[in-house]
Amino acid sequence: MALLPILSYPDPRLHTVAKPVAVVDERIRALAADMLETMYDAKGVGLAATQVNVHERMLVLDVSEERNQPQVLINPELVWASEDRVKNEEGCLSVPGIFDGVERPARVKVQALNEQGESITIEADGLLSICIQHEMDHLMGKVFVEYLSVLKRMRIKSKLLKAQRELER
Ligand code: GNR
Ligand code: NI
Repeated sequence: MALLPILSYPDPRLHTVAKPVAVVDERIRALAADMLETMYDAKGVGLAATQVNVHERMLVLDVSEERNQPQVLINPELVWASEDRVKNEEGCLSVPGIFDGVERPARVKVQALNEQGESITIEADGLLSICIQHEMDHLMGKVFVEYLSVLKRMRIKSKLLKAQRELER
């Protein structure tokens, strides 16, 4: 097990489109374990492989209060999204300290493989729905700040670059 470094916006590698996982093997299971460890350590509810600079379609999440219900989704595909949309405050481990409202479909149905390589279907609403959509965006190279206005995004970019420069000094 190992903690993996998380890329920070505006790192261009966050815009890489992930490739499907070809085989669910020990390498993928080890990566899932490291991603879960990294997500729990960072106190996140989800983590996409893109954020740890691995450009394969997999994500981990745990939206439980007790932090004891890890889920691993490999090659997730959106099967259905509800017409009705909801706006929620989002944050991102790759955009530290920034929170803003994002509107998304309220409910989604997603098909994926689990760690055993078995096909699973998840019908999600609430935080699980938001989190799955947020993580699937990462796998497409999309960060939540791209839903905000150009002006907000510019301000977020400068703020994070400044913080990163100060850490390097
Ligand atoms: O920890 C996280 N919390 C969160 C809150 C609202 C909407 C989405 C998220 S996901 C985020 C972890 C993360 O950055 N995953 O990519
Ligand atoms: Ni994120």
